[in-house]
Amino acid sequence: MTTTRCLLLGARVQEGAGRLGCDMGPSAYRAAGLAEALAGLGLDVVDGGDVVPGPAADLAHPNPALRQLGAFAAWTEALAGAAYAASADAVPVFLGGDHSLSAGTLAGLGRRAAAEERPLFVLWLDAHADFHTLDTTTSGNLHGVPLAYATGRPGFAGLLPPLAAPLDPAHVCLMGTRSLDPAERGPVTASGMTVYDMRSIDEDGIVGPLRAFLERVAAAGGRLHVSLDVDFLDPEIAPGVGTTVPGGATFREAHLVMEMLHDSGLVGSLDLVELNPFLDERGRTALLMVDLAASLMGRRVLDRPTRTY
Ligand code: 4U7
Ligand code: MN
Ligand code: MN
Ligand code: MN
Repeated sequence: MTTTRCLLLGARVQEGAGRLGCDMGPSAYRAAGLAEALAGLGLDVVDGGDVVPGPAADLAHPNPALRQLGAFAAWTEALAGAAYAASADAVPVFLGGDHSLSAGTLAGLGRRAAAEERPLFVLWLDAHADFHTLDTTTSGNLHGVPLAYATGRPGFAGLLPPLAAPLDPAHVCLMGTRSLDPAERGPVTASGMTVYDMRSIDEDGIVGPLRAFLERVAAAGGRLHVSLDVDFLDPEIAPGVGTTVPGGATFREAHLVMEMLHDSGLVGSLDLVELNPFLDERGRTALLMVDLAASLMGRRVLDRPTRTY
């Protein structure tokens, strides 16, 4: 049996968020012991350092709210290349950085999946849907658009890199959703993405829906990408994020998702996004994210370190 090779790649992108600080995310994960935790599971862990974007072009767009479009395009290009290359023979773990980085990782993984002739599936763990187009965002913060870009919603052409293979919305599952902007609601519903919002998780639990999605991925022979936004978690346990929304996933709900993902054997890549160490409390959010990543990569519940978060 071959050991899983796990490649950590930092993405110090903060231009997509409304406040500064996400650029420190990769350092916080390293300080919190991510590589050591994964190596302790018997994985072959390589820290590939940080992805470096090219220079930001001056891109014009009629939406005056848009911020940092040129930087977003440069990060997307660099991360798409990095994700495509890394996913050839490793499980890449992208250390964010704000969620705009997933425009790049999804573009690169879509190209990888197409090359493998396998469908790409995405589990989007987030309080938000991040389904704005460049025309509908009113905050102008580009961490609110990656899923729209990756699924081929209109308005990105000529500004962002063209997609080798757009993500089929029918292969996307959102969990933990509890904040959609008015302009996102119709498009999310019409898209055909599966949405398990917090209301449905409160009522029905998280196990049945996740199992149903994983069965679909397995039946299709799919490659699964997991995008974990810190704000999926309840802000009481994960304060180190700029976009807190009350009523998020609990400690055990989040770990259970990770444990089931590991057992499925389907996960090919992971984004850890939106950690803002400037807003964290003594590294507790970074440590929680490290422990969740370890659960996803195979740490059993009885082996979890005893810590006070
Ligand atoms: B995140 C928001 F207005 N929808 O567009 C927006 F509520 O990556 C939030 O999920 C986007 O954290 C949140 O600015 C992006 C807002
Ligand atoms: Mn997000
Ligand atoms: Mn979010
Ligand atoms: Mn956020």
